[in-house]
Amino acid sequence: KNYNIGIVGATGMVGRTFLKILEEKNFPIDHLYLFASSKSKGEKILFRSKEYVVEELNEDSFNKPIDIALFSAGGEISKKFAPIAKSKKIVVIDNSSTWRLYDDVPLVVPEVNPEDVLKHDYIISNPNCSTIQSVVPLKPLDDAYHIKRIIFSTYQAVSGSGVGGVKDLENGLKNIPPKKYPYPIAFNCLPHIDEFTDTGYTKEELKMIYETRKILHRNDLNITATTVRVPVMYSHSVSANVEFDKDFELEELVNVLRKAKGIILMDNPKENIYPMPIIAEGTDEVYVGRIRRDFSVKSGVNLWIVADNIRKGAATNTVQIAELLIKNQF
Ligand code: 11C
Repeated sequence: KNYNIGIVGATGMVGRTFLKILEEKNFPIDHLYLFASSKSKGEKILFRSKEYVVEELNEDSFNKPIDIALFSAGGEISKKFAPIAKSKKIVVIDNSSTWRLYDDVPLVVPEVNPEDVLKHDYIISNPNCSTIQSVVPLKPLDDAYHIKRIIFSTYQAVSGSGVGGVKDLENGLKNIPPKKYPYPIAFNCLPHIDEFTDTGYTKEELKMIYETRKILHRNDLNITATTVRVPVMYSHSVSANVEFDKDFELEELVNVLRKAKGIILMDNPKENIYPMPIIAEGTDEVYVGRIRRDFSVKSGVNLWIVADNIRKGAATNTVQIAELLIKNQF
């Protein structure tokens, strides 16, 4: 069986990557409907050698016979249009943060909580990019040793802010002032991703905390996070300091990660083997290395986790959710 797929935000960075990944995975598509803002209306996009014309998204867009709609056009668009798609019984897989914490909206990373996908009421959320790559190795470790506390420190690429972030870094290298960020990102780090809240944490830091708890089904989990923008184009890096309730043997813990789905272990420091953004870029796996015991607590470990934020952090994960859906529901 083939499916009719809608893409909202088809001309954006993630939207274009949706198309690339649907093509790579040979997703069973009958017809594609591409939507974007009025700016991109009429643009032509080639998909499997067939030309599709981008339509302007409006309230009638979902009168079309669409089975699944992949959204990546920002929170405001999702807030307005996902309910319209839902009212037409189209399953939305949404990349924005708008619906992620609602009880009737599954927040899914297919390697971690595939069983949640079927609990949807026509809206499924794709988690935040740095959260996705973190929970892939944390899930098998939680199952084995029961996590007590996590300290996340992130090093996030400018592509997480879309084209504006990439331009600020390119321009900054030529000494042109930034437009997207409040300060230059070239030769700098900004401890500031998304907006600051009254708690002193940024929204990105709160996403790391609340989304990790929801995906791992661990509302009791103690988590803190500092999220930082660094002058890297693609791929986020996360340092995770993880404390467990149970004791572990390091070799056994490494084996748990080696056997886990979606992970590539790169951990041979003596040979300078460790994950880096330039390795993860353009791939779909989560890379884990620098695995070492935290000697400051009874049972703790440090991990360095790197993944392509546009692929595994957004487009790949969304398409994997769509694959889960067609396998189990349609
Ligand atoms: C960033 N993580 O790197 C953000 C981008 O909630 O989906 C994704 C924002 C989100 O800036």
